[in-house]
Amino acid sequence: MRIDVVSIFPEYLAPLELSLIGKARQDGLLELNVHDLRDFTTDRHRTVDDTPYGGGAGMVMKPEPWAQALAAVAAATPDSAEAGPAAAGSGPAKPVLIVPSPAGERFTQAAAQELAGEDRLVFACGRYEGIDERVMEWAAEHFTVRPMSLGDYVLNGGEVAVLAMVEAIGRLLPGVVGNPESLVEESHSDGLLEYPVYTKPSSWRDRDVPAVLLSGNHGKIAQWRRHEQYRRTAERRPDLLEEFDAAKLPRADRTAFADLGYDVVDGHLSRRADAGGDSA
Ligand code: 97T
Repeated sequence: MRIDVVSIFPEYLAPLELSLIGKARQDGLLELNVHDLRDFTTDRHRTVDDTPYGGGAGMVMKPEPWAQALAAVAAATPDSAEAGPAAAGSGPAKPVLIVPSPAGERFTQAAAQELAGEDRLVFACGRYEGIDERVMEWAAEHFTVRPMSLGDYVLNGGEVAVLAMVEAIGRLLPGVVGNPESLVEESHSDGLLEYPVYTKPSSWRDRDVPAVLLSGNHGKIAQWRRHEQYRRTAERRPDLLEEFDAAKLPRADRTAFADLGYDVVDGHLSRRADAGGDSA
């Protein structure tokens, strides 16, 4: 995969050289290029912003430096591209242009999974009040444009969002994570929160590891962990239970949900009207 990032603060992206992603680059699994938007300006002051039409606070990023930068990036060829005569047919797919924005669609694990299957990703880091909207319209000729948000909070710019997204995508590339089992287990989690984990010593500051985990009974352990996932999810992220497929739950798991105040109705979990305020 080739990833390009365009930013007025290319040095913010330095952490991508480290750890997992840096390893993926060294191993030739990921080609990462960071570009300074100001290199695509033509005025003496390397201006990237201007005042908003219609008035209001803050500054808006000018369209032309973005068009110059994105056209240059779109024209570049990944090292991994096949040499020789082009294969018959449609040619390479348009790269995906991800524009981090609080007004974007939510970046989820499913989105990371989908984007990990792409050949080329380009990230456009906006600052100030955002990028002139016409850039997104123009870019649709060269890219599949996807404005994306990490969540419902405000950052100063797209750079930190890109760090999170590139890490989430990069660790899904084949060969990047050292232990593939950790990926399998995650994908099996059915949209629930993870169960709690413990390590040695078995007793620490008067707190004992749950006895079932020391029992050697792997069936019991698996059930306990699953029920802990249900308990945590009901407590911290009840919104996730709305999507949960409860149709094939064994009786013991239905009982666990009943204890948490949920019944199974038409294959979905339904919060009992008389259930208490605390789902613990
Ligand atoms: O708040 C932002 C400002 C610029 C670019 C992205 C964001 C953002 O992304 N996810 C949440 C907020």
